[in-house]
Amino acid sequence: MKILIVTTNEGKLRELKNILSDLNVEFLSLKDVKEIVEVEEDKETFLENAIKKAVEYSKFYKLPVIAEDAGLEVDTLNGYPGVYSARFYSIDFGGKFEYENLSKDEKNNLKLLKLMEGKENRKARYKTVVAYYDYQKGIGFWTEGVCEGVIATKPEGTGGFGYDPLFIPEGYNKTMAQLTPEEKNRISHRGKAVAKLKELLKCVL
Ligand code: ITT
Repeated sequence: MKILIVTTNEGKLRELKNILSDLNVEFLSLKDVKEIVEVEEDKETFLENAIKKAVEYSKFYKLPVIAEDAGLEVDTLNGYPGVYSARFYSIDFGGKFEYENLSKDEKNNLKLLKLMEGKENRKARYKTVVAYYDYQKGIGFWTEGVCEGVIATKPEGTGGFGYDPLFIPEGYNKTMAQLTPEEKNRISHRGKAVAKLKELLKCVL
């Protein structure tokens, strides 16, 4: 059986494949398909975006699809960056920042760090919703994973991706970017959501 994982984020793809690797499934990514369709993540929740992507990509490619939407919610920023996590640097959220020669992740982290300057409440959480949809069989399900933590005062570590150098998971005194991939998968939002999805997948394989 083939399942197409529809993320453009290499970090996510690595983490998903790592957890699901022992299933008897051939995982394809968008690198394995000829024509790339764009599905806009224009909804207000991770759940709606994940389901929208799973359904539209599965219809188009006529393959079972795993899609996900994830992000960081910071309490003192009213839940932002939230569904805007991937492009937080580009949304109008007050303040002007200089972003010369930086990657998207670096721009997002710089903006977050600046907005958090002097804030006492640094509570935040990562959330992931993973959706599976098989258009041809009409089967679909989704799972969610959450990882609580706090925003650090400076970036540390080189592992993971995205906001990991600034996210200290609950119960740890180091950032997510300082954990090994195995440790991250064990405690992360994505790790939890995908582990639950794996159990459901076993029912339809
Ligand atoms: P796809 O939509 O193609 O899957 P994306 O990077 O655009 O890839 P999202 O819209 O779901 O993905 O954005 C999620 C952003 O949230 C991502 O770019 C990171 O900045 C952040 N993020 C999500 N999970 C993360 C994790 O485990 N560690 C660090 N940052 C994470």
